[in-house]
Amino acid sequence: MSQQRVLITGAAGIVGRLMRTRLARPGRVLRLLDIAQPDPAGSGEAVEIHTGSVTDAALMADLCHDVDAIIHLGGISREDSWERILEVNIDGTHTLLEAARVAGVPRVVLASSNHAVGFRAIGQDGSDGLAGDSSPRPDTYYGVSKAAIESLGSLYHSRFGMDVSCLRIGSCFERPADVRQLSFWLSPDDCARLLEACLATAEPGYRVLWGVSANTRAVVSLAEAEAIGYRSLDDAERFAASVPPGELPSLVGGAFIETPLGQHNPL
Ligand code: 15L
Repeated sequence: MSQQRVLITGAAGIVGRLMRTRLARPGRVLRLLDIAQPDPAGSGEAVEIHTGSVTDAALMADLCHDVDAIIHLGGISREDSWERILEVNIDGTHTLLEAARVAGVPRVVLASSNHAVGFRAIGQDGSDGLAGDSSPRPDTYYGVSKAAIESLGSLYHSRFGMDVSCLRIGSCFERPADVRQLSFWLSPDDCARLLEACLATAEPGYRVLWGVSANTRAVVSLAEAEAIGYRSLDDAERFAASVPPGELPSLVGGAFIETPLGQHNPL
């Protein structure tokens, strides 16, 4: 069996750490990159550890070599100054896609976010919920960067035939923390299932998908993700009794809607 090598950027971030063991497979090597040093390899773990930034073109050229697929989780994960967002999220993703194109990497998964459509209203898009590929209505510069990377992914698919999946991730944490997350939670196990579906899909394409679990209170559509084989096995509802009381916000972006624009959010 030939070995599959998957480059994961942002491997030491919240989602990256949750995915590391879940994406391990016989015959697969995970090439892990983060600006913060990822944990060293455990015994028998098939990983390659790299420290650096996706904005470093020479490093990205190096790391895209001999790679079958890229899962791009790296970047700033909340609001920040326009300059930082532009450099790390938008320009960094361009640097990664360009390195992937030159190296001939056929498949890329981009971590987009619900904040690409943060100003969309909840519950006004029909019974199936907000479509995976509804047009952007970002709530922050961060949300703008997620809409921009979806566009970059579209460009690299249309121009170069790269298979690109953009995941509008809801809230991917060990467990939901508030009422909003009872609707938007993506369990870590479901996140790994969704990434596996993106890695396995047969037809090269371009798609924008919601990344959420099959939550009882879901307000977004899973149709696009299910079309490529994603089957959620989790539901945030089992945590409902343990989240503080509250109300579902009227807009997708929740608290990000009120975040001062361009102000670094340290949380
Ligand atoms: C995101 O895009 C953030 O990266 C994450 O930290 C959460 O804030 C999430 O959205 C969310 O909306 O819960």
